[in-house]
Amino acid sequence: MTGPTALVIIPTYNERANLPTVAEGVMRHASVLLLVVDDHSPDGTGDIADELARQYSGRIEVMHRTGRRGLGRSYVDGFRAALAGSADLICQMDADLSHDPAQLPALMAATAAADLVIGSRYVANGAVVNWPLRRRRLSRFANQYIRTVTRLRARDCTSGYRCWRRATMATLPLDRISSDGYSFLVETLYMAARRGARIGEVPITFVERRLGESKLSRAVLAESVLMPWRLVVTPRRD
Ligand SMILES: Nc1nc2c(ncn2[C@@H]2O[C@H](COP(=O)(O)OP(=O)(O)OP(=O)(O)O)[C@@H](O)[C@H]2O)c(=O)[nH]1
Ligand SMILES: [Mg+2]
Repeated sequence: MTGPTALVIIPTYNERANLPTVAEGVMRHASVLLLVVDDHSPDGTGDIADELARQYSGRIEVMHRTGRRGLGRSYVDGFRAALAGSADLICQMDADLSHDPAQLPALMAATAAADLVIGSRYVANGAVVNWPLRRRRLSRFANQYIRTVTRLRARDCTSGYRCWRRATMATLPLDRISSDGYSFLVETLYMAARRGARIGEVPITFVERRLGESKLSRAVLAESVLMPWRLVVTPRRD
């Protein structure tokens, strides 16, 4: 018997130094496919992704986005493509090696008892490596804030390392997602929880990026601060 098939979606913006390593890590797992969603990176990440797609022909695909840039926008496009395909599990992972591809099987396995699995820094045995105290505090505060406002129960609502059952992702109203940036993670988690998804968490060790630069902008931060409130005041339409 063969296990479930999985598609990993990795959004990229200026990740040329990291993408080959993370892609190789993902490719080590049999029956896992990779979709790179590149936002027309000025550093040529898209060309590197194309080269990887040639190298791992049939297992890696690249979506070259044009138009409005953003992590949330990229994931919406990636989710649509994934749902048009046939993978049983659809995973999300950052390109910057903060998420170790070796931990992917643990996330996938946990979908046996959950509809959406979060790779979590804030459950027992979860960890963060190389974050200064200020960044740790900010992330802890953000999670407390989100949990308080939205009443989400997950310990790590802002982790970008996730694995969805395809059927659960298919319940999301993708055309109603408003996030451009990182608040996409909270918005989709909230939508899934409201639709009755069983949310599971498995511990991960998150390692701060060594190469490349962060893309956190003020606009994207402001969006993240407002999103929890927006979610709770917006009347549910279905
Ligand atoms: N397609 C796309 N990907 C993005 C965009 N912004 C960020 N990403 C990717 O999303 C993932 C997470 O972004 P990061 O910049 O690492 O965000 P972060 O982890 O909060 O910040 P760091 O401290 O720099 O790691 C990475 O794979 C980025 O390349 C974007 O606008 N479009
Ligand atoms: Mg990062």
